[in-house]
Amino acid sequence: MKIVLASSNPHKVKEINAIVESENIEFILPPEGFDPEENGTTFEENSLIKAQAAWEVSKTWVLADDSGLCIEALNGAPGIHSARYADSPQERINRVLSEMEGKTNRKAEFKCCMTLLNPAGEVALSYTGICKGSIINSQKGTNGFGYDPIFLLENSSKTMAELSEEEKNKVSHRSVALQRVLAFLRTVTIS
Ligand code: ITT
Repeated sequence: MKIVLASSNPHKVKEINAIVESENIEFILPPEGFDPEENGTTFEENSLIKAQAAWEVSKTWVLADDSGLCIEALNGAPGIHSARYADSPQERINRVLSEMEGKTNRKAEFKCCMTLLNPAGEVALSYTGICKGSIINSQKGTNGFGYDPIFLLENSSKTMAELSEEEKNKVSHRSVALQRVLAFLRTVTIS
């Protein structure tokens, strides 16, 4: 079964494909013309916007992932602005670390809202996966992407960037959401 993945982030695509390796599913990139304007105010809205934009140009099964880091002491920031909180991945990390200076509440969570559309363009499933942790004072680890080096997993001494790809894919917000999507897909007969 082929599903169009409504994303232009190669890290997400790689993680998602690794998670579904043993399933009979192939994620393919959207055809030309996929250029959604992510102007929603929640992960759910942006995920739906991306899914609908990919469906418009493909008219088949589509999966979208809108994700980000939410920090309690920053009132949920960077949140839906995670991808554009500063100009480069390193500058985004630096901005978060500097905004967190002196804060004692370090609680944070990664969120991933996945939206699955069927070939009729209807929402078959929308589900948000969450991974809990906290923000450390200085970055550690080189695996993963985005904010992984400053995100310490709950009940662990490791940041997300110190986990192997396999370890991250067992616990991540993306994996939690994708497991729900896979459970749904196993119940439908698709040509
Ligand atoms: P697409 O919209 O094309 O899928 P994007 O990177 O712009 O790609 P989002 O709008 O969903 O996607 O923003 C997600 C950002 O949140 C991402 O760029 C990272 O900065 C951060 N993020 C999401 N998941 C992450 C993860 O597993 N580890 C670290 N950072 C993550």
